[in-house]
Amino acid sequence: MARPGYDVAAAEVGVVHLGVGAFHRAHQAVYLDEVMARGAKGWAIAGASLRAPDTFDALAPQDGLYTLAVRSGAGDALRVVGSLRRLLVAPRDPEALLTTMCDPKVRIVTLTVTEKGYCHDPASGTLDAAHPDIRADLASPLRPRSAPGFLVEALARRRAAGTRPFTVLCCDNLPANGETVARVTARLAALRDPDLGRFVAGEVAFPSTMVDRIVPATTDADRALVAGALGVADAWPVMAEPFSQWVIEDRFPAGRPPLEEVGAQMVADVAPYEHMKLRLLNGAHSTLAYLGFLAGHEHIADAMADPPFARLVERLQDEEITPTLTVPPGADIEGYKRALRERFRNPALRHRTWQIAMDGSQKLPQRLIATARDRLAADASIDFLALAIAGWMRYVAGRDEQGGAIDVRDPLAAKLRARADEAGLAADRLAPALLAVREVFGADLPADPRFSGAVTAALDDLLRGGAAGAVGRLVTR
Ligand code: CS2
Repeated sequence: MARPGYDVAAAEVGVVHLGVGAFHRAHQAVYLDEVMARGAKGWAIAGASLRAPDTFDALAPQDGLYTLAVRSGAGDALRVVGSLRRLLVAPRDPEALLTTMCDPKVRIVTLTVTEKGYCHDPASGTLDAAHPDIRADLASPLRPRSAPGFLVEALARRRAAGTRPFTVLCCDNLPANGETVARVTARLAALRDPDLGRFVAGEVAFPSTMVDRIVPATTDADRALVAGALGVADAWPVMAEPFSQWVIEDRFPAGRPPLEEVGAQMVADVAPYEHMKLRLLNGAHSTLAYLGFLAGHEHIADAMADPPFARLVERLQDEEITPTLTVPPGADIEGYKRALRERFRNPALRHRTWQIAMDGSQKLPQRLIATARDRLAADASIDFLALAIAGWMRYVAGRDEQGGAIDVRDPLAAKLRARADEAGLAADRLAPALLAVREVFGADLPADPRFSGAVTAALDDLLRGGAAGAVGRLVTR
């Protein structure tokens, strides 16, 4: 089994990561592990959890080392990742995290705090100043809670100390993620002090990235599998597919690791890559998550093994998503889609539809709704997108097709549920009740009869004939 090819004990921290979950550990941490194995010094990671201490509790006793299991139909390849050199738990000790973020040797702060971790309004991409964590951070800025709160306080302290700002590298699936996080962070800074706001907007670099690797949540069965293969227990291994991609806007005034040497693509403009990935991969993922879950498919691979669902992905991608994309330089879109569908079929990755269905209110705007907006601007059809969005509506109403409760995880779950309960399960009431949620749909789409008409018709079909029926009818139409 592969082990870190460098002296782990001597590695110096140069990156602070906020949100040290499975995705980070199977993606950015692996690239940095490889950078250090090739001899670059000073790029180890101090990883902070902003909420639960479970990662710390699992990994601290094993000195931050953990196993990455790369799974495919061909078997599992295991390796030990060493780049995570320090672990922190922000709520336990916010000061320790701030001190680390202010270390002059730290040149980059990377983030994977999920879409909702930026406390923004998903439809407009602006800071939600009424968010409870943002209000708390404005009330006690020296003891932040939110990711933007930590960024602002650490940047303010570095500025006061005359230390050059770190580069902020968002690795979440947000639209124009660098720009979005810059906007949110600068706004929070400005609410504290207009001068600090100008500093963040003018002096801090927020390059955009496109990140891609499918990393399902680790299960107890995965732990047992890794323990069996290793002969020792790993409290929290991560499981991932073989594919990995990282496209990064090359704008790092404080310096950066030689990521291009380990497979990252350093580019001038991430936008075409991001659209391709968020729309083709994540858009299809969310579609399979809602409609697949409703049809009784527990995993993405199960849904892909059901021919009408596989056809749905193909037609959604080919007919409605692809025409909205600008092809990245040198990319082969047809090959990309074929590879994606193959990745979805990976039998060894047990990626639950329920997991992907989480936080839909934060995901739909960039995954499906922006695509629908582009299609409507071109006066083109949105039948597949509409069924996917209707699937989300049916799902967040909180009852499955047998009447059982769905455990809906979403920051807006209570609001969505209240609206759905009031409307009842009739498309002509449920669709307008949920379309009126501005955080998701904005103000324009609910007022567009082409959009509301298509979504209401799809929801009607879904409610009458079930997800499997609706998918089957749509793909043979
Ligand atoms: C998934 C993503 O959970 C989700 O919403 O769509 O985590 C997806 O697996 C990654 O973006 C793949 O890069």
